Amino acid sequence: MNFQWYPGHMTKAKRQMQEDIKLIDLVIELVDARIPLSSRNPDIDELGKNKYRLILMNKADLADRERTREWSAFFKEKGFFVVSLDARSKSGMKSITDIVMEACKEKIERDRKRGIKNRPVRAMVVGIPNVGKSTFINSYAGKACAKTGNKPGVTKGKQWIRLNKSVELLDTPGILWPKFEDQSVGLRLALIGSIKDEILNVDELA
Ligand SMILES: Nc1nc2c(ncn2[C@@H]2O[C@H](COP(=O)(O)OP(=O)(O)OP(=O)(O)O)[C@@H](O)[C@H]2O)c(=O)[nH]1
Ligand SMILES: [Mg+2]
Repeated sequence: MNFQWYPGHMTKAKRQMQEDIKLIDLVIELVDARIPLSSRNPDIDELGKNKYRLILMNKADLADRERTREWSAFFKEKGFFVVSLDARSKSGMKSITDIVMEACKEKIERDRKRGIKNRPVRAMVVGIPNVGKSTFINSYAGKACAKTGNKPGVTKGKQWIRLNKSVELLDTPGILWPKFEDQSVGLRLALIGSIKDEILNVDELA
């Protein structure tokens, strides 16, 4: 099987994200805790350079706990803030605001010195399709404001969500990248449901 899925809506979404990134302080990147490297889109590093960065290792409930801890340490070493999470559960959400504030503390301090009060932190929530971006936003917001679903490509366009006076989130469509250099990456992405079933040989995949 050859894995490739880069439909026009992803090109369009990426272009929109390149435009919107100008307004953003923090990039919140969701990865799948089962395949933390393969589920990172290289284009997001390019997009998020010069921004504060938080990695959410999502679907941690489906991953090996010890391995998730090791991967968290790996990303922290690289300079990312990291939280592992089950986005469906509201329990981990309290600590997210603390980490968002911690990640953006330079900006908050800079605003304070300039006499700018109460300017919210703006975060763009990004990641590959079906990784749980919209689910995370709903749990974090404490209400269903973003559409979610058990298949890739549910979120079609961007959507701003005002959480409270200190944080605003931008939900984005999941995007992949034009070519998987390593086809085993494509295979893993297919297995976690980030490539649409219609173009896969699901029998062979199973
Ligand atoms: N087990 C488990 N399932 C999750 C978790 N987070 C999300 N899901 C499920 O994963 C599926 C995809 O969630 P979405 O929030 O729609 O994913 P998305 O990243 O917004 O997807 P697109 O909009 O298609 O890019 C849904 O069926 C969620 O219930 C998690 O932490 N653990
Ligand atoms: Mg979505």
